[in-house]
Amino acid sequence: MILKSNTNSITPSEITSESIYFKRREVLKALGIAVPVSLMPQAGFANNQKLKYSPRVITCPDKETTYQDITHYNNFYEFGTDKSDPAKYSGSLKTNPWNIDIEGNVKKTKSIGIEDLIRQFPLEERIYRHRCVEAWSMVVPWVGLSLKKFIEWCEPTNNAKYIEFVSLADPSMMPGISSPILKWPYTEALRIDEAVHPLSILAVGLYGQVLPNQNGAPIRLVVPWKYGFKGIKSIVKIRFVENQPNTTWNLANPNEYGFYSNVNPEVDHPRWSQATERRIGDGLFAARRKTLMFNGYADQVAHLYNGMNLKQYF
Ligand SMILES: Nc1nc2c(c(=O)[nH]1)N[C@H]1C(S)=C(S)[C@@H](COP(=O)(O)O)O[C@H]1N2
Ligand SMILES: [Mo]
Repeated sequence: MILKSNTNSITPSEITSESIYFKRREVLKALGIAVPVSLMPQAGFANNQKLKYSPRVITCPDKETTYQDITHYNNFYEFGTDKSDPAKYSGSLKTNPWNIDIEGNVKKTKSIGIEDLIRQFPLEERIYRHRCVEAWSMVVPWVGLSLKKFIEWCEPTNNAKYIEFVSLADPSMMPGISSPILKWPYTEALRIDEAVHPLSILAVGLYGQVLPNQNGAPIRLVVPWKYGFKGIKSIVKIRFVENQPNTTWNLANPNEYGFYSNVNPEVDHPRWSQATERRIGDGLFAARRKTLMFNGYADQVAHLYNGMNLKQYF
């Protein structure tokens, strides 16, 4: 096969073998992944494949951000620090094969391939607000699986108080890794009760298609009441631990980025206000929007932080 995986537009004329095309279609069908006309025979888990998911949709009343904006205004420092870098440079990320290792306080350590993982769990569409700590926001139609269901499948033991996630850090595919701007690999973590909250998901798709590399292919975390940097991308390892783990942004600057990182208009970043936000796609002269407590999910998540001083635990 001459096709490269992970390119964004493959035309049917580039598909060189009918038989492999159809075999591949059967494999994807078995995985519950519906296959569109454009399809990459060689890629095991490639872009442009439509994901099949349940009709249950958890929505946000705001208008969805366009696919173009969601995929061309990104933070993914492994590919550079400019918002346009991930779309430009993440084509080198190879997501097939892709394994996720599950370690730490679990009944049994395991390693699972991304396709097997996706086959295990129902996929759902979740239209969520996405609020970056840099005071911009989007509305994203993710396709994902319940993090709670995934955790149950991992069989953590009673000592598992936190869940830690680790991104891929491969300098051969990620040009940004050569720069020491962050401590690689990128890591993030949640308290277990936050992780099993029904809003927390592992996203594998966007707008009904497999996640583009720049958005964290093949699998990334989405916790919609927290700042975007908690949404760690391209996860290769998940560890269940007893003590609160270090996290990348907290290590980089503990005064600016706390462990909790809950969206909170009342707690400013030391260098800017968090009271308002700029919605990507609104246009240059549009009014800024008021940032909502817990990003608008307070009814559902505020109880997780009862009795905690949110100015101290930011
Ligand atoms: N591995 C990794 N994950 C990451 C980042 C990163 O640089 N590396 N950036 C974070 C930040 S700051 C944000 S706002 C979101 C952006 O996700 P998006 O590009 O899909 O909107 O990814 C988060 N996850
Ligand atoms: Mo962010």
